[in-house]
Amino acid sequence: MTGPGQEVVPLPGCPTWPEEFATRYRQAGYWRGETFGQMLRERAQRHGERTAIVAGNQRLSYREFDSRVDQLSAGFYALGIKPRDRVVVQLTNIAAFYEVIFALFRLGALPVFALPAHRSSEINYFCSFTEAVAYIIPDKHAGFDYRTLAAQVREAVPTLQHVIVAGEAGSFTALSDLYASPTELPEGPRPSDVAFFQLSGGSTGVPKLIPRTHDDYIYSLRGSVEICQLDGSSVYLCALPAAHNFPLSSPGVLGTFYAGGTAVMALNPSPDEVFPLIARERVTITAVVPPLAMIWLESAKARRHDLSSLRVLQVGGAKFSAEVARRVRPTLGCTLQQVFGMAEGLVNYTRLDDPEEIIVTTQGRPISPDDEIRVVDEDGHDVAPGETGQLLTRGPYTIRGYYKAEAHNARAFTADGFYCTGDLVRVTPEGYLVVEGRAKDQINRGGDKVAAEEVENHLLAHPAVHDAAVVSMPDPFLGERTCAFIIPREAPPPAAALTAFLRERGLAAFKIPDRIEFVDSFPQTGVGKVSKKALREALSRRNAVLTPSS
Ligand code: OOB
Repeated sequence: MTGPGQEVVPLPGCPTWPEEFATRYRQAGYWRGETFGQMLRERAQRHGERTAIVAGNQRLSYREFDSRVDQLSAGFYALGIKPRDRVVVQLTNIAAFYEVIFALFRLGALPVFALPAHRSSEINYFCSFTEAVAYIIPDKHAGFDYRTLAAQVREAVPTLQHVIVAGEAGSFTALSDLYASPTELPEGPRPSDVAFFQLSGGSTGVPKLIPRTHDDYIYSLRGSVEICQLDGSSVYLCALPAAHNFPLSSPGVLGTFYAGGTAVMALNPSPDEVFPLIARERVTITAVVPPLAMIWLESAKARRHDLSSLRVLQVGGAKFSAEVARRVRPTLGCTLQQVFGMAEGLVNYTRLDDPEEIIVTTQGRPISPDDEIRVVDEDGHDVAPGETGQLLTRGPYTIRGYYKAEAHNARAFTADGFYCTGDLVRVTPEGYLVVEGRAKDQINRGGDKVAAEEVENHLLAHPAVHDAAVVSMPDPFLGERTCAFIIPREAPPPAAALTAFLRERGLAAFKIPDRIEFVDSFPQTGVGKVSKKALREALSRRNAVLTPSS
């Protein structure tokens, strides 16, 4: 905590709330001056013998978890990691994920949350943009050796001093060697300090980094825990990638720790792995994206696992169709909760006791009474109540700007601090949001976000590509897939050569276009921009308007 007269120097490049708002959020009791490090300590003191984490054969009590975090923060510090140093964390759903991030929190070093699917293109960027000093990886996962990737990244990024491996370390530092005797650490972070960076789904050439503070994130946990009715008896199954904001904090594993419950980790979200875990650990709540919900629903009909402990199935990350939503309660015997959130902040939930019709047809309402919502037309004017427009939001856990992105922030936030979500929504008379579409140049591939411009830039680097435009195409399973329209320079290259080129450039697999179409020109809008709307329409008419170039 800061005493009177002590100056708070914010981390450079992280826009923050104006003092007037910060004061209001403190006075309202949203920001209570807690940090993650203290939160875990307090839970360990209160219920040390309860199980905090179950992962594979490993079971950690709160006391063991807390003391391993102390050991690891000592080890990180001894290695030279200091408060505010950035550390790119790319771990799978293992207990060490939480030991690592809490050790960094306690030290005041800042995790940058990468996803296991990210490859050299993304990781090089995260490490160099944040000037990371360390990169933490598993040895292998799903057939991919992260140490090979780390060797490349280390060559490319001069600030990177340490590669730390959970598992077989090879020539790198083994995470298991860093659990040291607890030592005195430098003064811990302040509640108003940035705690970590989340990644934005993004719509621009490179992903944006989202600075979240202890104060704001812990408030979103507290609100989520209350809405989702978590308590010490709750058992949360983490089946989505642990670093994503949804399974991390809505209420996710961090919300589960906040409530003193148990988090169960699944390395793979398939029913084969997850259903026996739900039965064995008596899981009460879990979170999935819509395609996974469909797989689970199909599978639950055919199998005889005991899923009776499950009380809530959360579905979010992409639009869940009302038709499938209606099947959740009869098939799984639990409540559906729709979750419409974003790593930038705002999270909306349907409430557990809402009428079934609201649960299946809306994407919920905000956590906080102080989440301000505006729905605006293309000129930024409020639409009439119930009309569809772009969602703008401001509130006690929504960021005021991305990390080191001044020019982009001027477009992505209004002058008075509202975040322009790029989502098209309408508000029902009951105050619930319904997601109707998207104004941002992004493809939502079953919850995985693909920024069109990022993929286009990679395609443009190919010598045979004159121009590229990436758009979504509807898909019954993922909701959307990606299609890249290409104007070739001369003869079009084989589509497989282009996708191989993107893989070699180290782009995450979910960003590789599902389909490639070669065309002579792009349809244009009235002002001469590429009309992606016309491209999408052309796709749905199966190339009726476009003349393939060969
Ligand atoms: C979650 O976070 P992000 O940052 O990966 O993606 C945010 C975007 C939203 O702006 C929206 O476009 C889309 O994902 N989205 C949904 C949705 N939930 C997210 N679109 C329609 N329906 C939904 N239910 O995806 C995220 C973060 C926290 C909790 C849940 C999801």
